[in-house]
Amino acid sequence: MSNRINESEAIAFLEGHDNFLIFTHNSPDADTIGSAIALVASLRALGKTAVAFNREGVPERLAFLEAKEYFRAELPCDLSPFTLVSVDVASPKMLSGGDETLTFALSIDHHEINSISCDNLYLHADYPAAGEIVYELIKGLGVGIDQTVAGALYAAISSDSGGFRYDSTRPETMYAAAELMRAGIDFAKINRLLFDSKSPAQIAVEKLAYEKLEFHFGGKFVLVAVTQEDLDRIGAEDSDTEVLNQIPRTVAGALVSAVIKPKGTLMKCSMRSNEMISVAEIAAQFSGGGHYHAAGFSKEGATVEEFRRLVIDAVGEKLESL
Ligand SMILES: [Mn+2]
Repeated sequence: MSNRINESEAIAFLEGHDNFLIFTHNSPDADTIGSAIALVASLRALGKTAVAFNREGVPERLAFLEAKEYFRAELPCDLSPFTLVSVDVASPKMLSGGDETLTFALSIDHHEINSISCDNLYLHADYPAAGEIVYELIKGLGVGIDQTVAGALYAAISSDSGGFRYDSTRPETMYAAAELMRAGIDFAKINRLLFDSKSPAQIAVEKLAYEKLEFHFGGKFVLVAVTQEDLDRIGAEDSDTEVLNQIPRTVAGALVSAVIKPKGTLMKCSMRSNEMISVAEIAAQFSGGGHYHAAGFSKEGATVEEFRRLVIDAVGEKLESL
């Protein structure tokens, strides 16, 4: 069992340790990468040794975060001298390459159903982004927020709050963003690169998503299920497929939307709900997790068709119970 700690304990932890190795989740997004950059830069500013880690590296579409000097893609053979910290990683399944079995000294997260093996857990389930938690920690550490840190945190928070539009956005989130803006960052550019910039491969994935839209239960549930063959046909890399999630949820009248797609040998389903239905509860039926309005589950070796049946039945049951 991990020890739930509060903000001052989390700050004391960071002050009291050194040699940080900060883990980010697979299929990394701007929240996990931006939070890690900000943590590493701030710990270094305190004179500590710190580096962030992602086995997949930092995706090309997040290149604007200039993560190179903060990240490495290989682990040292001996992890024992390091203080292992995870940020924005909700479950061992969001780690890979054997890292699933690690126990972390500290897990910093905003996912209610955090199941990371850790000695200390610092979690705010009501925050829209891990970046907002890290922002407060850095303030607590008394480190100045320079443009690098401000840009990384702004990207983290803006990304996970949907550009400050999701209902997870708090008044405090806006104050944090305002302070980050004061550092002189080009926030308009960050938002454009996060939300309004798509590669030709991403456009091809979007086109595929529109072709594959399925309407169930009178349009209350909208689903997109794509196979590896579909993705291979259009030459899409895994990092291009994130845009899939944005298509079904825009359909008016849908209470729940879902995207099913393979990632290597893993089958993944991510769900969104607009209101009334907790997709976290549906995900939990299949050992997954997430938030009320955004959650998912995955299984090694499952087929698209199996997942289609599972999710259609589970959503159908929920809709019936309304
Ligand atoms: Mn996050």
